[in-house]
Amino acid sequence: TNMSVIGVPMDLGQNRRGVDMGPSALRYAGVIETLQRLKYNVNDLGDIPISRPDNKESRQEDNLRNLHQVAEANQKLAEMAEQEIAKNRFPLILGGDHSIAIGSLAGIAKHYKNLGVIWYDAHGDLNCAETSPSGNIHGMPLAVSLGIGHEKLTNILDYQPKIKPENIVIVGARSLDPEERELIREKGIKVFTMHEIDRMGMTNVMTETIDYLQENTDGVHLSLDLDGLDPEEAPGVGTPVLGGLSYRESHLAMEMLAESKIITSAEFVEVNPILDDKNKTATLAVGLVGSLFGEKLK
Ligand code: DIR
Ligand code: MN
Ligand code: MN
Ligand code: MN
Repeated sequence: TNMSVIGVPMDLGQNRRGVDMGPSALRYAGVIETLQRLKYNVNDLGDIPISRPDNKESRQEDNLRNLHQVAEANQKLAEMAEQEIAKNRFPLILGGDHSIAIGSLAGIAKHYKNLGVIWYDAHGDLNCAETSPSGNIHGMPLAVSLGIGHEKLTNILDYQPKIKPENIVIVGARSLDPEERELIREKGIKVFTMHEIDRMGMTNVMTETIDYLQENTDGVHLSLDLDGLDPEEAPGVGTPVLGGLSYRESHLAMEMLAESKIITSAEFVEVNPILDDKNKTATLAVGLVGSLFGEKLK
């Protein structure tokens, strides 16, 4: 399989510096070598240039911090992801904060009628300017992809929405804002919160997720926020939340996705080496990449 790796050193979607070094941390932890070892033909496209914020007033516009820079970077990412799929290459995107999912999904969804999305995250990322407690765009990408939010974000590549609510599964949620919960209910988005994962076990959660998405989608994007894992396993993230997914639960999830062969694009986001413990979180992420791409099946 041909794979294109795109680094997105973005930290403007939230307010803790350092997550822009995520792609370097993941490369240092051996992401490219892991994929090569698994016999992928890897085309490393390097990192997309990201501009710096141009003033100190960070919530520049309508409670959307760094809106213009985030929109501009996502436009570039969308174009690149779109081109790589057109060339029949699997896009693997390395973040950067989760605002980059706006561009990934814009580029990728262009090629599908019913793109499925697995959102592996402590958070729902379903806010918009009106509901966001923080003004941070990394808390908004899933809403943006549904067509909710500022037009500069929702209309990248001139179409919207990118995805349908019934094609989304959120896994690992444990920090949802009240209006995110409302949106989930209103749109009928499938969510496995930590409560459900505890009760059902990860095997059943992933079996249901895979069956559900296989039925109605023509491709599935995995968007994995490292804060979905417990901060014990993944300390290098900007917004850690207690009570998260374990190392083994996460590897199991990736292994089941590898077996199912449903994943057609993926991104690993929110690795922040400045907050990390000797690159533990990037190393964990690279291990998960290995499992997702069939390490155990070899
Ligand atoms: C919160 C936190 N819901 C917000 N979101 C985070 O700012 O919108 N997403 N941390 O990853
Ligand atoms: Mn997220
Ligand atoms: Mn998160
Ligand atoms: Mn809005």
